[in-house]
Amino acid sequence: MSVGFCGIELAHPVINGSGTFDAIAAHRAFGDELFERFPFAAFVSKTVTLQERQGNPPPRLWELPGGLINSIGLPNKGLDGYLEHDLGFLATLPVPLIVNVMGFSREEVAQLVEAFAERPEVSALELNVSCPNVETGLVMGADPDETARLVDRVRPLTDKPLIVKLTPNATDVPAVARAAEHAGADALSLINTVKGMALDPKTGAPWLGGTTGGVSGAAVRAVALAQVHAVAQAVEIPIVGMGGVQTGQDALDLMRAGAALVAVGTESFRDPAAGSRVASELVELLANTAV
Ligand code: RRO
Repeated sequence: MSVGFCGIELAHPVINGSGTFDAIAAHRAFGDELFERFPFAAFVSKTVTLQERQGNPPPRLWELPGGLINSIGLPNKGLDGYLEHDLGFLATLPVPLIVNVMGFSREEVAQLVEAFAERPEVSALELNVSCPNVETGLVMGADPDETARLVDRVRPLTDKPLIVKLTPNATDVPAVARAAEHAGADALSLINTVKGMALDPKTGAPWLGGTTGGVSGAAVRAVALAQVHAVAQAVEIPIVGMGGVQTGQDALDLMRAGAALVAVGTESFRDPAAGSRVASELVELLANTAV
């Protein structure tokens, strides 16, 4: 069931949501079996920032009946650490590599895009303008003009496909989508997590170290479906749909709403092979149904 996406040939339409599958840890756990049965048609790495970050103070997770709230806060090795320690291994995965980047200013994002533009190991870049767990991450992606200014700034720096990852926490998501498209984005991905909060039942204080966090999992599936549908009406470029995908039927729903690819996120924490299962269920459904 191979599909073309921004000029990249993929074996099937299911990839991972950034930050929800650690391929390096999975290789430690499963060894080379990971290469033989890699669950996704492309691998999207966790967000890379210019500088190394420790992330938010714990606790970082709260479990919901239908998902999770995370307040991870982008811990990562920074650009230099990623290039030195992670890129070499990720390039050996049997699927194309998409690197997700985030900056605290347009200039930081520009430096990241410039650095990855010259790396042949990288097939595409995803601009994270939608992290709910740092103040400035959200500012760019919540506003159409800010999003356009960012994409305008980085578009000339690379010929690689640029995917802009949208936040659901914006007043007018289709307006942000149109702004990204007009400024030269090749594709859009949505949704990132929905802002949420949990209180410590004993003290009544915020549970998460970052006070608020991002809700993901089945709880946000209907939000994702509505937003993918709305954005698909607003743009011509392909969409990577995600939000609470647990089954092939969930993936098919997002494709029927207008997604070209579907990403599995929170479900991979429960079952690291979820991507493969969703892909085979989806392929079977597509063989028997109209999108
Ligand atoms: O690291 C995080 O806290 C995080 C990120 Br970068 C993101 O894009 N979405 C999310 O729910 N958490």
